[in-house]
Amino acid sequence: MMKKAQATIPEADYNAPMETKRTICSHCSVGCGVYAGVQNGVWTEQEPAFDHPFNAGGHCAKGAALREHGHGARRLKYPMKLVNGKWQKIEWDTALDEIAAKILQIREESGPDSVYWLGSAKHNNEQAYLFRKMASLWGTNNVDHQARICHSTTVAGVANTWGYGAMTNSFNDMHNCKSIMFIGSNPAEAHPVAMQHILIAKERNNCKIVVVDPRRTRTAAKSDVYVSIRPGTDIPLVWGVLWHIFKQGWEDKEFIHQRVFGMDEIRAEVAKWDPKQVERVTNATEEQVYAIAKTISENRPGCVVWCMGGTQHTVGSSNTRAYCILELALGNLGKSGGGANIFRGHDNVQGATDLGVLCHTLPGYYGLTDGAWKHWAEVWDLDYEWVKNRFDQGVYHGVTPFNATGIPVSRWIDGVLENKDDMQQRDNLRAMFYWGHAVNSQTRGNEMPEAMKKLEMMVIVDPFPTVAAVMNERTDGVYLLPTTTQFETYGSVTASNRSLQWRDKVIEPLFDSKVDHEIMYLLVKRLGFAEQLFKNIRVENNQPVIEDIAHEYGRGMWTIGMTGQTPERLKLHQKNWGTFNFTTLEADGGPANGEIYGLPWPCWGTPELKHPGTHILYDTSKEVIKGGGNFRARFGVEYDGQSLLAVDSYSKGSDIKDGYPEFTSKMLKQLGWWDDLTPEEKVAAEGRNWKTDLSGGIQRVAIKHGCIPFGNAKARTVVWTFPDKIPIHREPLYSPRRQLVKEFPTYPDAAFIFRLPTLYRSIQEQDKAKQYPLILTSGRLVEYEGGGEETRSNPWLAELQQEMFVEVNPKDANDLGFKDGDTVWLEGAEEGRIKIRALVTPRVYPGLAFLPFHFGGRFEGQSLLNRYPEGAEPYVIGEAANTSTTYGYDPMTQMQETKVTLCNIRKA
Ligand SMILES: Nc1nc2c(c(=O)[nH]1)N[C@H]1C(S)=C(S)[C@@H](COP(=O)(O)OP(=O)(O)OC[C@H]3O[C@@H](n4cnc5c(=O)[nH]c(N)nc54)[C@H](O)[C@@H]3O)O[C@H]1N2
Ligand SMILES: Nc1nc2c(c(=O)[nH]1)N[C@H]1C(S)=C(S)[C@@H](COP(=O)(O)OP(=O)(O)OC[C@H]3O[C@@H](n4cnc5c(=O)[nH]c(N)nc54)[C@H](O)[C@@H]3O)O[C@H]1N2
Ligand code: SF4
Ligand SMILES: [Mo]
Repeated sequence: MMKKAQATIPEADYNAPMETKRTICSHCSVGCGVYAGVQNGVWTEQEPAFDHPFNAGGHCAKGAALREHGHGARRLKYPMKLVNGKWQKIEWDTALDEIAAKILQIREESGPDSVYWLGSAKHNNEQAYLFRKMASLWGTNNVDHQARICHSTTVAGVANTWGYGAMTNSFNDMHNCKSIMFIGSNPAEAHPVAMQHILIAKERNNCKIVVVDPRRTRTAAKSDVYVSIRPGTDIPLVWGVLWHIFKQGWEDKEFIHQRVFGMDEIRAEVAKWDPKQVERVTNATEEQVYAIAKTISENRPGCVVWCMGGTQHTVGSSNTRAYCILELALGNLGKSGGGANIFRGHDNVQGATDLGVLCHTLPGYYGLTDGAWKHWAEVWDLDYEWVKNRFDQGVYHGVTPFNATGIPVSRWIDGVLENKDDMQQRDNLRAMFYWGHAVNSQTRGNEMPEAMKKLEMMVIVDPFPTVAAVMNERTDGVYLLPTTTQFETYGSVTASNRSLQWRDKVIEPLFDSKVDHEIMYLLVKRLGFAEQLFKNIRVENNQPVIEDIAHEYGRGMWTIGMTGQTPERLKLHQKNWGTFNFTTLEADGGPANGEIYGLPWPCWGTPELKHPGTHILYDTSKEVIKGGGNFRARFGVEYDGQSLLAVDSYSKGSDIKDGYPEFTSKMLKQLGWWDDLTPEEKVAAEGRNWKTDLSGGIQRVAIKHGCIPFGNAKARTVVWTFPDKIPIHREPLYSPRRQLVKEFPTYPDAAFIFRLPTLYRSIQEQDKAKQYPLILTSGRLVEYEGGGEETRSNPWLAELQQEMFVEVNPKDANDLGFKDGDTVWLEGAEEGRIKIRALVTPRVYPGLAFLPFHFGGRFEGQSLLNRYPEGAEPYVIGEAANTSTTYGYDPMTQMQETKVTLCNIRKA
């Protein structure tokens, strides 16, 4: 067995000449640059890139341990199949033949929706796009990835406020902040190299740091103002801060007048949250809340940063809007040093989101309407009717699968287990692909083995076996396909700040692994639609050509301006890291002179327009052609008889000196600008708008006149399409505060959300607080990432954190009768039990427990180590936090409620 594997691994030759490759860390969205030294095909050296504009030589433990990917001792080495409870080595061809045959059979019997395509934030942009296109041409919207359980509520809340759901500024621009408020974000562990920029702001600007987090985190250790709140009470806290701001008249009245819609309704809600009420609900005192208000008002421009502490709640989409509203009130948007600096998660979660690896949209946030499909069918150069006919043509409880959002990753177990007559699709899920996604990252882990048992086939496409391989009690029907890491392929990756970065290939695929896009090709060939999927994408040696894929999506991504970047432009940036300014990200001279590093979207128009990318969104102080802009006109021009367009505010140099709607061919004619189009552009633009004109002519002409293609409107604080038009407090599903549950109940149960019955009130109404008296939250450790199989298989990291634990306050430990280091049973409110160590620390307040969620490989007290294929066990295993987490989903996105539930803890 080893012989074959060894044949493809070159020997390290330390005397061989060193080739230096430029790549990007594959862990978090900070996007640190790495120099990888390769000798005779072996990755022998690694340096953090000192001339890289994001990390300037900085790395955290995970980045510093990257080279281990190039050795991959604990990786999955060849395809495997579970036969009679034993892992057997199997040939690629056999594995793919069997998998294809099985899903074609399922398709025949149950339709395409019974196969689930779980994609990945680890894929580069090209792979992510290809993955979404593959699921689409297979004929389903049952495709999703980590963003669902990460920042989906950010994207929904923020895009519905001012246009786009992404980070508005950048880590580098934070050098210019006078204040930064972290709410539900702990960058010292989760975005470590971002701290470099934050500490620069502190040193240079005396920037004030505010941290709002239930736990006293390592980020809180650097704060000027630290406030602990009860998990799930961010809206009352933010309204409490605004209560002081409005009372003192600290809001930016001119900004609100020009650029914000509906602030009066917010004022009315905020008025209910006087200091007493805020303290009653959140635990934060009047002095603390006032201190936040004063600090961020007196130190402008400032920004807010939030992450999972805000997003992972049943009220997630309201939380994210509340944070935006706070920044709008302070007039902090569209400014250097201001903004909503939403730190994204995985290295390419931004890109995979942009490219629509999601059950509710096609690439570019076009949605799933007929118009969206027509747009992409045109880009794909395919017949729209053919694409449509790939889908199940039935109508299920009023919806057709072609246009209906699919099942989200957070609910796949319900997709398997729910009564099929109660679902908005023909049948249950019968087979799943886990293509770069852990399973111990989803809640209700104690129900997962049952769902896995009921599935007819599980296909895991990952460099590691992952917890899915061991957490099931199956004896057959599981395939492990070894794919590569991002160091064995190349392509683009989008960092948190919307910059696209190019990665070189560092080494050839290790062992018998194949790159993801090759596996997609080989599978789709067997499924019979390779000709359509790769119509305009060359395939060389079974590998679809990355550059061709990039060029293809570049012809369709008009909505977010992911059209101006090309592999050629990105490679130029990659070769010239050192020429970009460390604060402005603009190249000071050199071959990319004047461009922003990584051409952060929107990079408008066609590549020929040479747009430099947009460093700061909605910034009216710059011309659009130089990266300026304003809030997007996305919600019509009028609501309730009032105009939604901006007043006396427009980006620099605009020919229209006021608000205006989105550009269409009709509007160009009305403005008398139609003849600015070339004859070819006219043909392409007729009857189209800025999002659907594939020539880019409408965008070009709008920009020529200093206008932004998406219109110029106000941001809105009122979202009339959401269940809560303005963010209002609702208690978590599992709340210990029964009186507050009566006053602030959750949503009613719903027959269908994302194809599935979804429970709210019927869960909240059960009083579990006596049985489960502690609040349970969860989050990150710097050394590990996500479900953790990859990082726990890395010896350099595994050494640093060897055991799963729960943080408990000394008072609770004393009351419950255990000590630091004792083994305890923690049971979640839905009876998921985990056996772990107690870490007794005042970091958490009495009544609060915290779990890191990166462990797996133990289940309810049992080790699963013997279920791993030999040699592919991670170095460290532990109980998964999510075995004990519970039901609870945001109604707009089906984000899981990972940050607040209830538990009890007993000495084991
Ligand atoms: N080392 C490491 N880094 C990572 C990752 C990793 O797995 N490991 N993952 C990446 C990914 S995918 C993501 S999304 C980011 C996430 O980055 P973060 O969101 O910063 O990380 P978390 O630790 O999940 O959560 C942040 C904080 O939210 C707090 N919190 C809990 N409940 C509440 C609440 O109700 N309100 C408020 N205001 N705060 C609350 C927690 O105490 C925690 O300190 O990190 C990325 N970076
Ligand atoms: N309790 C609790 N649960 C949480 C969270 C929490 O805070 N608390 N946070 C949530 C969040 S924000 C997120 S993003 C998720 C994260 O959870 P996941 O993203 O599910 O966790 P990872 O284990 O990082 O999964 C990534 C997988 O991709 C594989 N991989 C790496 N490179 C490649 C590649 O190039 N191709 C392929 N095919 N695979 C590759 C890795 O080996 C790994 O198995 O967890 C969520 N779950
Ligand atoms: S994990 Fe994030 S902060 Fe750490 S080196 Fe990688 S990109 Fe940088
Ligand atoms: Mo995430």
